[in-house]
Amino acid sequence: MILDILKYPDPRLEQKSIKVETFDAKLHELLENMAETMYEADGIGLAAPQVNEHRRIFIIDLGIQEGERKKKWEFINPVLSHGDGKIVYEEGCLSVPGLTEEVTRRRNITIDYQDRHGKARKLEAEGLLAVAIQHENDHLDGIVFVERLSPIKRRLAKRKLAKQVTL
Ligand code: QAP
Ligand code: CO
Repeated sequence: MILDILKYPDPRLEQKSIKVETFDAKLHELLENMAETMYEADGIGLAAPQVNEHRRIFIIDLGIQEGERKKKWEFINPVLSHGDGKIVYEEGCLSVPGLTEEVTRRRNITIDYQDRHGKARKLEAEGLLAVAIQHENDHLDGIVFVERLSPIKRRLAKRKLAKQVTL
């Protein structure tokens, strides 16, 4: 089932998400619906709060970059720790259609998380995957990438978005 994606500046995108405690069929159904929604929208990442489910879940599939879907990652209850090194990447967001801006993030991160069965896992990521993880993890804390821009760029972005007709 395709879910509705909340659009910035919807205040529900600012809500902080809560930890997942139950790893059941309902959770798996949400994960499947999120994947369907992300693929239909041609996204590479989607966090549960973007579909108004305020739980600590996000999915990522960077495969579209190479013209095909490769690997779908599912992250539940993620905890990030970062190495040093910065990366600047031109980010977009399914909740902010039509806007892309450069955001500075950590180049290398480690993420501790649970899979859909509740099993504890750990991943070291760098480059685009690390950027995507940080972008999606921000959604769980109610942060949209527009809020990571410098005050000047943020104001310009907000003006542009306010003028834009949302489909
Ligand atoms: C988050 O972003 C992300 O404006 C996922 O018209 C961003 O899937 C991860 C999209 C940067 C890594 C690097 C945006 C689709 C999709 C748009 C997305 C649009 C159509 C954004
Ligand atoms: Co986003």
